[in-house]
Amino acid sequence: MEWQKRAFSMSYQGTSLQVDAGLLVLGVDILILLLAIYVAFAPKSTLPKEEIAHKVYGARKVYFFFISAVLILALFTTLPFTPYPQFKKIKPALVVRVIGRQWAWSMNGLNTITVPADKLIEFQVTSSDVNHGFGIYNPQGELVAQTQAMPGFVNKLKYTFHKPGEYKVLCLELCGVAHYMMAANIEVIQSK
Ligand SMILES: [Cu+2]
Repeated sequence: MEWQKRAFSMSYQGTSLQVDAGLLVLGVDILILLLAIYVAFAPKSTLPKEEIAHKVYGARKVYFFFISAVLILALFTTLPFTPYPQFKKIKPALVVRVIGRQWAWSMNGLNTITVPADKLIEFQVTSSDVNHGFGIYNPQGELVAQTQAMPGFVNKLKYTFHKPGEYKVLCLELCGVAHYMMAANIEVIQSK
């Protein structure tokens, strides 16, 4: 059946984790069914209400610690799969200081820069006047990374360009009459 073929998958650096959605749903359904059968056919207790309540509260405590343990375990086993470079201790191959102003970009003092592909680049983005939006577009015109350029703050944007080509920087914040002119270029070349 089609729904059984649907699978959630995560992959990170060659390792992959696959959970079949159909099997997962089926498993949960069977558990609910077994629970319903147990509730319907379990012998009625002759214990006084207070004693039953005491037992239920005890079970709830065990259940709470069990769920907590499962969630904490799940958190630490899945954290290495997080795709964001800022959570990894990788040193950037190149640091680019970006200053936005009305109405131009300066990247290490230039309007056009050349960066290597497949290397982590750190953009340290700020503004010398008003808020701007530092947006990087790939050669197909798709936005691939962005951060705010704010006066008095330096926002770090870490990005790895995987495909060489002519990338464009455009302003994402309407910052004045010549906002549309705020463009710059990033030339991504194959690294050796
Ligand atoms: Cu702007």
